[in-house]
Amino acid sequence: MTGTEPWGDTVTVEFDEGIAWVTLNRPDKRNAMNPALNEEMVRTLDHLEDDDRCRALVLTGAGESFSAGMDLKEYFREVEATGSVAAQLRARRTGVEWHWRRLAFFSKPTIAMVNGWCFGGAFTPLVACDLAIADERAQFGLSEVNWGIPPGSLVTKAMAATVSQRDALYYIMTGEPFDGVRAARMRLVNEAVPAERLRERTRELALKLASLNPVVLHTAKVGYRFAAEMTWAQSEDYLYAKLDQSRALDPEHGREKGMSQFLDDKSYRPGLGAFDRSK
Ligand code: ACO
Ligand code: V55
Repeated sequence: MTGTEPWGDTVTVEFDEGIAWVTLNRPDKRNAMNPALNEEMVRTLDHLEDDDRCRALVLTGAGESFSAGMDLKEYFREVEATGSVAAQLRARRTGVEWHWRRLAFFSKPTIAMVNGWCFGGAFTPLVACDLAIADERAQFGLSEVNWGIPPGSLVTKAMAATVSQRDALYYIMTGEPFDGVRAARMRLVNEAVPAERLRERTRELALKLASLNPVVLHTAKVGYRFAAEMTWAQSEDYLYAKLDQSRALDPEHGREKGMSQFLDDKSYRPGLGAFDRSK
C-alpha cells in the first residue's frame, strides 16, 4: 500500500508495531480544525479501517497542541461568508463525520493522547476515542462562552457522556480552562501523566489493545455506545445479539479457544489475564 494514502497535508500517520499514530498537523495554528483537515481526517479514518498496519489508533497533535478546536477563521467566518447554507451544512457534516461517527464506531481501538491545548470542538474527538491519556499540564477548555456562543455540535453531549452535571455545567458556563490532572480527576480522560511519560504510557496501552482480539473489542465498544442510550430490556436483547455477532464473525474462534484452555487444558485462568491467541 504505497502512494494511495489520503493523509500527508494537515494530518500525518506513522505506523509502529500495529499502532497508527495519527497526528493533527497544523502546529502553526495549534491544530485548529479547518474544513481541509476535517476532510483529510474523514479520508484518513476511512483508509485506516482497512489498513492492517493499524491495529490500534492514537490521535494526537503536532507541536504544543492537541487541537485548539474549530478554526474560527476558516471553519466559521469563511464558510459563513460564502452565504451558502449548503456550504455551512457540508462543513458541519464533515466535522461531525470524523469527530464522532467514524471515531466512536471505529473498527480498531482508539486512544486520544492529549499533548497540549484541547479546546471547544476538540472535546468531541477526545470523547469519541475509546480511551484518553493526557499530559498533566495539557490545558483543556470550553472556551465558546468566551467568544460568544454556547458549545455547538456534539461538544456538550461529549461532556454529558463523560463528566458529572456539576463539572459539565461549571466548565460549559464559566469557560475556565483546566489542566490534565483536573481532567483525569473528573474522568474526562483515563489518566494524566508527566509530559516525559506521555508517549510511552500511551504506547504501552495501545500495544495492549492491539494485542487483543479485534472482533471482540469492536463488538464490545459498539455495544457500550448503543446500550448507553437504550432501555434495559433493549440492551439485554441487543447485547446478546452483539455477543452472538462477535462469535459468528470471529475468525479466531476466541471463545472456543479460551474455554478449551481453561476447561480442558487447564493451561490458563481468565481471571488472571488475556489468553494465548496463538494457541
Ligand atoms: N482558530 C483559528 N486560528 C487559531 C485557533 C482557532 N481555534 N487557535 C489558534 N489559532 C491560530 C492563531 O490565530 C495564530 O495564528 P497566526 O499565527 O496566523 O496569528 C496561531 O494559531 C497561533 O496562535 P496563538 O494564539 O498565537 O498561540 P498561543 O500559543 O499564544 O495560544 C491558544 C494558544 C491558547 C490555544 C490560543 O491560540 C487560543 O486561545 N486559541 C483559540 C482556542 C479556542 O477558543 N478554541 C475553541 C474554538 S470554539 C470551537 O471549537 C467550537
Ligand atoms: C462547535 C463545534 C462545531 C460547530 C459549532 O462549540 C460549534 C463547538 C464541530 O463543529 O459547528
